[in-house]
Amino acid sequence: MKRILIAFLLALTMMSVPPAASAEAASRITYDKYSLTVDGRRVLLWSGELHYFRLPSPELWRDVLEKIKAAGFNGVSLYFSWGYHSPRPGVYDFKGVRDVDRLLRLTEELGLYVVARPGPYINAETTGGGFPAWLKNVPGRARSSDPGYTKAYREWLGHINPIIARHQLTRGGSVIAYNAENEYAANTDAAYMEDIQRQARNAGINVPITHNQCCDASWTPTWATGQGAVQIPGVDDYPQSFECREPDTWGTWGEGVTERLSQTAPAYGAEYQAGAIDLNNAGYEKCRELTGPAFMKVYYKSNLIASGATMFGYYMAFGGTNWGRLAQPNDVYTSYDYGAPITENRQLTTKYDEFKRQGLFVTTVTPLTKTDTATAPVSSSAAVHTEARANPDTGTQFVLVRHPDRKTNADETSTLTWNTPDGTHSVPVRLKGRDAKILVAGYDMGGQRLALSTSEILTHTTSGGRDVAVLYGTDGIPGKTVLRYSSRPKVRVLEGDVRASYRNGDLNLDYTHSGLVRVLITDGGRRPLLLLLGTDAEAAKFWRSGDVLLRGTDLVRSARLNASTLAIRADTSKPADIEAFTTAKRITLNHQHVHTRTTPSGSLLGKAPGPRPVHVPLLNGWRTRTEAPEADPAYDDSRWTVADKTATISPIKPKTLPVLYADDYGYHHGHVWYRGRFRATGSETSVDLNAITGKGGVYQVWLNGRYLGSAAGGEQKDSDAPVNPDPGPGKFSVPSGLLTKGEPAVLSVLVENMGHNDDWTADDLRHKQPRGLVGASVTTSPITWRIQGGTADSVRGPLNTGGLHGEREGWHLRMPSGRPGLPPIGPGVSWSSTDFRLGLPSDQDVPLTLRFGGGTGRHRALIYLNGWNVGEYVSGGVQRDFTLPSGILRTRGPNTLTLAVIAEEKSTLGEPSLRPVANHRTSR
Ligand code: IPT
Repeated sequence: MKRILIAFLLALTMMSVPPAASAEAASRITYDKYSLTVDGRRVLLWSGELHYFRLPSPELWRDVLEKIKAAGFNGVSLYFSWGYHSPRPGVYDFKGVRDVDRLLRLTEELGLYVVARPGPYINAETTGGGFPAWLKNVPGRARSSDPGYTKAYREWLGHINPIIARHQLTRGGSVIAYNAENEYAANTDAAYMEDIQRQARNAGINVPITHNQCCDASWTPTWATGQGAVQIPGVDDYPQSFECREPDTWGTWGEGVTERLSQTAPAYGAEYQAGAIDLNNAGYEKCRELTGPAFMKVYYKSNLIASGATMFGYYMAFGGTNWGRLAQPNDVYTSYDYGAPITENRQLTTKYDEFKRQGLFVTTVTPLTKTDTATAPVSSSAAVHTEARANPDTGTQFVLVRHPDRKTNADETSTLTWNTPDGTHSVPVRLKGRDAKILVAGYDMGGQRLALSTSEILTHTTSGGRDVAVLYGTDGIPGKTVLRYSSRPKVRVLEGDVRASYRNGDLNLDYTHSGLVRVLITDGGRRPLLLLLGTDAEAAKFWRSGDVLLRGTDLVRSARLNASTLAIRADTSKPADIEAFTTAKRITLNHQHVHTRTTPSGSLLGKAPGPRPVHVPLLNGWRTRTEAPEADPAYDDSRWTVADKTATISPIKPKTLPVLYADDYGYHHGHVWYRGRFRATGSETSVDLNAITGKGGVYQVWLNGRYLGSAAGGEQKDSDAPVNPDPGPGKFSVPSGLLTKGEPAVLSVLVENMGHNDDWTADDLRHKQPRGLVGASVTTSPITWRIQGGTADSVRGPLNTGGLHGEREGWHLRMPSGRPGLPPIGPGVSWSSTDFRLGLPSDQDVPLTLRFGGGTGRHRALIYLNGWNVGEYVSGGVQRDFTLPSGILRTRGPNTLTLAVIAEEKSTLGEPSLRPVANHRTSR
């Protein structure tokens, strides 16, 4: 009672947030310099970033959120993308794949905290940095308090804030914090920053408001004080940078220690690097290596102890797919796998294992929520560095052990002289290669007293009056655990080798980490303890669902005790042991009874069945159809938009008039067609064009129906600042005899838009840079222009299709008949389509990809699966495998796959094939 009262009084003295508007399940959120608290309980927020807009399948949101939760995360960090919801000013779509209310309900159901990050600007390597493309036509600098922009962003916040507000923890929901803007560090405007927060408060947002400052505290303002200040200012840390071609580099961008920006709020690692963009096309597996388990151990653990931060957002937990035209072209391609712990195809990696080891620890050992720096044990070797924090209330110590030079691969040993709350001990430690450990001393571990351990804590639970604790260490290195008792306890080693000795209340356990050692300790004045001592690999086999500890299978999604039955939902890729440390008498697995036996550890052990083999069809039955009637001089373009503007608000001005920028005529995504008519003089020798497509785009030119060739579209690079005078030049010779003096001529140009640039520097120069033609000169006589682009698909949204003839005619939904097979194509546009039927077992999860390869000629293909643009294959590009997300993919039923192939020259398409990435028996 006294404890509760103290907690209550403490809570009152903490920074307080306006109380909840309603609801019984409402929680009270406060914070101080140590941590957030929820209903008086301190919380270490360990969240992983997820972009719902990169997973266009709400049924998979649950899958990924369950995987995030099972990794030990207690929260998710969610950007909300303005552009994803708004095709036009005043129009907002929150249905289907855009149903963020459904997403937030799921987080509630799963008990994950949410940091809501609605921008308005989000960056995130998504088109326009999350700005809707129509904002390019709104006068006034974006990310400022200019009236034009203000009206626009208030419109967005007016839609998204009420949704976030009703899902706040303070109203019984999941949202624990609200992030204003994103890395707002250049060209800042405090009145704007202040207004975003005013809009939030006016919409009833009463959780703490946060910000993620770019990179470190040297960027000002930090939004910790002054006009526009937020309550909890955080920083973004990407210590490994983004050069995945060199996955062995370490700490390119510094020590990666989250800086404290406020003395009254917790230190917050708002975005801590958990993967990387593949800037130089190394492939995401290399990015996963760059940010792999060794990096995670050394940097994340160092950060925890050096910073005392208790709020984290790991960027990304799951990256997903830039489907449709979601990619920002400079930094990413279709895949946004990010080298994250969960792959784009929703598979778990060794990074996932390391997240689980750390996540279970930080969310189990609650004294970590309130720590000050403390005296570290003295290390006998200068080659082993120690650093410590301690909880001022419980005295619990957290000691970081690492190499002084974090880059080293050395194998070092040392003896630590450690003054713990339970006496001074001399203990050996060893670091085998790149490694770091957080060792704990003076900890009330359930009903036990852990004096210290040189093994790390994974987690511990209490079940049926018995504690079960899992500790772990590097395979082959010695470990020592000391537990306190009032009298000599009984020690039974059930499995493995452990030397136990008892002296002056200390039970000393000495062992070598190898496999899984099991020790049962009873009496000694405490309740029983089953102590499990494993290697890293053994530790990764454990799962925790609520208070239930389990071991085995590829993933435990949940385990619920119902009377004497434990209902487990788990995934297996092969038959596997499942062991539950439980008081239950029976186990069901994915609703099926499992035969079990009771082990000497007092657990239930059974066999989980694996999946049945699956059959994936070959793709045949292709039909191919060529298009591009727009290239024909006789084509009727009278219904196209006349392009005759003479002025634009884009900061980049056209080289010739009229303005031919696609966005200025309302065509924002994918391909646009231009047709220019003029009366030939007969002396034209070349067509001189200039186009901005964004990085990686091409444009193609026809004159009087004759293909003149293609050119690379330009981009506006940072190094071009302020403007690139000649972004995407293309000079095409006019074949002699093609134009006749006095005769009408038609120039047809197809320009791809690879997506819009971001606005990282808040100067409009990047995101308002045009797409389409920026200059055209052919002749001395006047040219009249018309333009045609795509219109938004009301189900799939504005990013799904562009203005190819086939897209305008709906061929991505159903292509009219064509020639059989995949004949040579191009130059120009052709479409190929095939149908296939899947009959995958409904209790199995078989992620499929589409693999390209083996074609010839320069070409690219937009991939339409059942009408959804799931990516763009570029011949010679880094990405050959494209995720086909179930939901869009009918795993039991008919599917249509259609490719819009844009060939710059005569090409053949290598026969694409379906590839199963994995096969899991599962419970959905
Ligand atoms: C930081 C952004 O906030 C985030 O949106 C994303 O772009 C990420 O990095 C990179 O993937 S910006 C960076 C300069 C740290």
